Amino acid sequence: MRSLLLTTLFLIVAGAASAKQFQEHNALMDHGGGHLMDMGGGMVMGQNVDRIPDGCDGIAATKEITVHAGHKYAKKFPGRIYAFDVQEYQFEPCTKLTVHFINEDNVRHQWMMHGLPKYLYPKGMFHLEVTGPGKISGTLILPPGEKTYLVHCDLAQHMEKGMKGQLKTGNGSGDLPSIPGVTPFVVQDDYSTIGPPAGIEKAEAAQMAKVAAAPREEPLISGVLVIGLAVGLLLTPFLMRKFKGMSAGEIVAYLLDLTKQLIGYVVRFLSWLYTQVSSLISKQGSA
Ligand SMILES: [Cu+2]
Repeated sequence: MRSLLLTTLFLIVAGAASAKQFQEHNALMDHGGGHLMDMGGGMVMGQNVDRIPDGCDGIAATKEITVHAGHKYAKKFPGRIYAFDVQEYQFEPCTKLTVHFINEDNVRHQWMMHGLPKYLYPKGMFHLEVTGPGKISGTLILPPGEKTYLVHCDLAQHMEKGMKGQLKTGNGSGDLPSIPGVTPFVVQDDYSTIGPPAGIEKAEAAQMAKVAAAPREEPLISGVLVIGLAVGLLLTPFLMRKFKGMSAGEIVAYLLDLTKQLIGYVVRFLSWLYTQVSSLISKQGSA
């Protein structure tokens, strides 16, 4: 009876420990300079709730968004593993923006915005981070002017695997590449040898095959060629002196003789190596 009770208790404790609870990161320590952190892997960098950026007459609008991050949002993008639930955001310049960032995975994710003015945002960044399932919130004031900002997760390969978006102030300054569902890949994966994956349109598959079939560019000057040219250049004066006054037949005979000598050296070296190795083996055998 006592052992049954103990086992049940153990199972309850183990279950609670293995399932990481969703964590609200709302008791952050303010380290100054817009940098806030807690012990649970929650972090805000570049927080700015009241300083108006140069060139803004005031706060143009006050907005709030909730960004979800997780592998489940990448399912609709073939070849991607991680994604945000939304890939594009647009706001009026000088908007005061509060971002609620929700991580739905059991790994670390970030919502990091780049290209902000450094006098206002250290390292030009606004950054939210949560390790494991949880929520964190931060606020910034967007700069004036029409610009496209990169937002991504900076953990190794998370952006390349899909956790990437763009935020435009006004009409922005163009589109960024490789944003899932928005802009084409910079480097398209090539599946042509195993056929196009399900869901790839015929025209796209044909384009991929064309890219795969295109001749790969070989470098015009290879390392071997360079070595060959250098050896040739070094030998030329020597051979010129040697061949002076010789007929074509004599030159050929001389070159043949040289080759024979070289082969002789190589054969002698190999047989010497063979005796060395075999004597070593026999010594080890007798020891
Ligand atoms: Cu991530």
